[in-house]
Amino acid sequence: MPVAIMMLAVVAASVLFHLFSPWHATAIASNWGFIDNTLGLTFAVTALGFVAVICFMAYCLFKFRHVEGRRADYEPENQKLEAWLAGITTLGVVALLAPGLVVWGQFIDVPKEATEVEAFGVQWNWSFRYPGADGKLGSSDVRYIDGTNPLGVSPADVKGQDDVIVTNGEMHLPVNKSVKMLLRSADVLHDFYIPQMRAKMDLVPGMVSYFWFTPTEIGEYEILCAAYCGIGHPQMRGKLVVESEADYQKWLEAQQTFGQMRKSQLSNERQALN
Ligand SMILES: [Cu+2]
Repeated sequence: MPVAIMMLAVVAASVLFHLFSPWHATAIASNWGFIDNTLGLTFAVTALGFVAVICFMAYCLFKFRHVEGRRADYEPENQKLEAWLAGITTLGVVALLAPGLVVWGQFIDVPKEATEVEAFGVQWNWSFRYPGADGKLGSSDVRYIDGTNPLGVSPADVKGQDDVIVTNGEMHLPVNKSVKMLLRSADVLHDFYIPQMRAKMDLVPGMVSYFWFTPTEIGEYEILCAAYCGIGHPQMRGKLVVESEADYQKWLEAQQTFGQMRKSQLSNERQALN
């Protein structure tokens, strides 16, 4: 009996903690409300399962407690009960998995109007690359990385010369414009994560992964690395600034292109040698 009461107390405390704890998700600032709804549905289904199973166990402990002279029945098969249990479990699993498939489909189905921005991860910081006036990113490869080319943009590709390179870890985006994030890593697995955007994706060395989102609220957000990537992992942070189109253009114009960066760094090196 005391165990049954303790189990009911655990159920009540768990549900109350979930409802009234001060730790909730940060306010959403992107188009991905569907992801929040799917998480909510997952919480609801798993909470129902948890409450039902623990309450049933507590009930059985009470109902079938030891009574002098009472013997248990032997009932190895109960097809009706098994059909019910299999049916309810199937419904629960479908409710858990089906919305995720739909959300995933949307997550990688990039709208045509989305502009491309590249996030580049290296132990342990973030850099960014924006397409220049031609609207296209130049090709890239980690083989090209050197002191004047931290992102490994192909020096021979004309499309890359006007690419805007940002190495201070600060990414800017205009509000209400869809963006396709292209993710590249120089070394190990990283994971590009902005909690308020409800979006994250692994950076895998040797390939370009991607997802898209539309920032919907002007503000500053922290960019985190959500894959343990070595001793400096907790310091691998960046900043996303979501701003008006005018502010964004002003910021973009103040950044340097790949061509400009190469030229100024090469001339600095030459001066140092002379
Ligand atoms: Cu990392």
